[in-house]
Amino acid sequence: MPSEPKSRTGSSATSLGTESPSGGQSGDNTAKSDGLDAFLERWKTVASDVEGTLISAIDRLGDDCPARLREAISYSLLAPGKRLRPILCVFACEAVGGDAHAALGPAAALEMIHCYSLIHDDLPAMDDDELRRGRPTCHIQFDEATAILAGDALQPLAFETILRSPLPPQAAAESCLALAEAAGSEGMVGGQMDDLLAEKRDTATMALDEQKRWLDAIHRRKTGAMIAASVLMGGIAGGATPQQRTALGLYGRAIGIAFQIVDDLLDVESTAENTGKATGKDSVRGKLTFPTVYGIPASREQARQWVSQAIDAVEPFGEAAFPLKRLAQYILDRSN
Ligand code: GRG
Repeated sequence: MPSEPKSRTGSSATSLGTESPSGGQSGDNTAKSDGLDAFLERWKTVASDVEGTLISAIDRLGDDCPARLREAISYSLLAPGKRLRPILCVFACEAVGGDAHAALGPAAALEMIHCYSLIHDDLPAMDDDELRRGRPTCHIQFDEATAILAGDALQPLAFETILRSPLPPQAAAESCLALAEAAGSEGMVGGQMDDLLAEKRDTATMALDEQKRWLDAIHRRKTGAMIAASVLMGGIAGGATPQQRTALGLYGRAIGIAFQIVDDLLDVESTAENTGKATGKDSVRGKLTFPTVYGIPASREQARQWVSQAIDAVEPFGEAAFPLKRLAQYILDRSN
């Protein structure tokens, strides 16, 4: 679950803080809190439904799955993450008039791919982290080989979960394609590769323009692609029209960048206690980040502008877009 945003209204990119969940305007503080409380409550309910789908997928693993592998998968997959990608998927499905249940399979699949990426990212060969979601990372709790295999196993399990879900065959195929594209060599894995390559380069000697190009290209794929796919897959599950898919695409890309900027800011400004993972590592590793390239105030301003663009993109959905707008605001205000 997300923790309460730092400010309920303070850094609002738009007038969202004065909207009620039904989209009505109000200047009164109770209405603002009601909107936030209802939003957080909905987040909790959807997260719990998604966790039900994750548990069912683990329970379906038969006796041929070694107990240690099942244990490592459960340990990481059911650890207390925010479930941001599944939530985006379900909210996008509902924004286009779909039933939340139709999005649960794709939502769980997104969390599985995300979880595998975290397990592998934490390995000594990559970020070498010992803390994730407030717990020892998978390779610390088990061992490196088990962590690699748990991550490997989560990838086919994700596609299996979509294909076993009640989605019609065409929607299931489109959903699998969107996930494969986002997670693969031209998406998350490609972004991760370039992130690691950038660490080996002396980025300080790069011209500022080149630093900005690398930063954009890395994060658009490493983090942004999966976030944009979460929104698109929700649209697919909800039967979005081509126009609705375009709007969701704009929204997804904008919050993807905003999410990464805020993540970089949290690495500088927050603590491991707050985020459940090590902080302050980016500068030690010489990573290209938004604060190092643009500075902290300009990074925060950029995040605010991306969130504002995201909110504008889903305006055509009217009241049904309220949760997506709130989510965009949460991404800006989040503290973990
Ligand atoms: C290993 C192929 C491969 C890819 C790794 C996702 C990723 C790519 C690396 C994670 C490193 C990192 C901290 C990226 C910044 C953004 C990000 C994905 C943060 C973690 O996502 P949250 O905040 O995590 O949604 P929870 O735990 O809440 O699900």
